[in-house]
Amino acid sequence: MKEELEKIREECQASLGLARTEPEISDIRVNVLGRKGSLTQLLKRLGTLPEDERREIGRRANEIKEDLEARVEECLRCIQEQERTEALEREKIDVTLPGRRMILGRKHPLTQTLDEIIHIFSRLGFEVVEGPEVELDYYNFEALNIPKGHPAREMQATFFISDDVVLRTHTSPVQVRTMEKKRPPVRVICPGAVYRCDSDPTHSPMFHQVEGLLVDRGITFSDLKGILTVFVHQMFGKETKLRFRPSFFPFTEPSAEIDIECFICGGKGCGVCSGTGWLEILGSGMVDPAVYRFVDYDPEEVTGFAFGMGIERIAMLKYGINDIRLFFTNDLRFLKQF
Ligand code: 2U9
Repeated sequence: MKEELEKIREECQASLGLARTEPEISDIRVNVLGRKGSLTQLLKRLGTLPEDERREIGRRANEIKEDLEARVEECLRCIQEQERTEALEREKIDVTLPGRRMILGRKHPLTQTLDEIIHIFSRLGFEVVEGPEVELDYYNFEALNIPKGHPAREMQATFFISDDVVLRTHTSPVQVRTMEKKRPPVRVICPGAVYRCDSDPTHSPMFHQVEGLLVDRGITFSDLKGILTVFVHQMFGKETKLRFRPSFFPFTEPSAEIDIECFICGGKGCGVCSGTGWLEILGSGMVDPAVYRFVDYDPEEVTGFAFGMGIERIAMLKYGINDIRLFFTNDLRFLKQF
């Protein structure tokens, strides 16, 4: 039994020497010192020995047991220490590293321009109304005094969904729908996407408009001039020179387009203003009485004016952008400049 005891000690010490992880050491503890471990089993058999041998081997066995227990503890402590050192090394944080800068997003230049337009008209008492982009022919054309066969239909290169459903070519149908629902006074602006089959550096098949409508008793062309002059001055600066130039739209009579003096050449004439010295920014006019009949307003009782502008065009002029496609390609080098 003495040799057996020494063998257990030697083997246990050898395997502790090889063990590298906590589970390996725990296994050794169980196999030697546990309830069914080799040393525990040997201790149980001590009773079978004669008195003097039992005492001597018993003492030796207890010595070895205590020694092995101490070694196991020491090994565990050693490994935990080593793992801790490794973890500290692995998880080391360099607090002197410069922080990572947060990239802040910002509003798209078209949204910024639209926000500014809405802000100006809100302060003039206009409310914002939106409507569908897929629209009935009736609201997009008929009710705006553009019957089937009218040349204005050809000019607007319409995307048809079916015979009587189109992608709206302007936001005017929203004003028609508003008048159907509400009696005068009406004072609305209608922003949104519109669609025309057209594509070059200054035209996109999808673009954005803001249109406005003011209808009440006794509204005159002077009101149109006053409101739109305030708008132009607030949008482009109060020194901006503007002119009202006679024009034609099927839904307004009389009609006028509004030009601002070319800020590139100061009115002398250049490439940007095609030599005219002026840049067109708005269309407008007094609502044609024919339109009122579609919405059951009495043209003898009320009058009003309407206007429309392309948001891309306003933004291009305001920021000096020469290609409309830049708004839609989402190139950060472009977007970051606003
Ligand atoms: C109703 C009655 C009248 C809206 C108007 C314009 C003039 C106009 C163009 C500007 C550039 C469209 O984006 S653009 O191509 N718009 O010139 N729009 S008056 O007149 C209306 C609208 C609704 C019921």
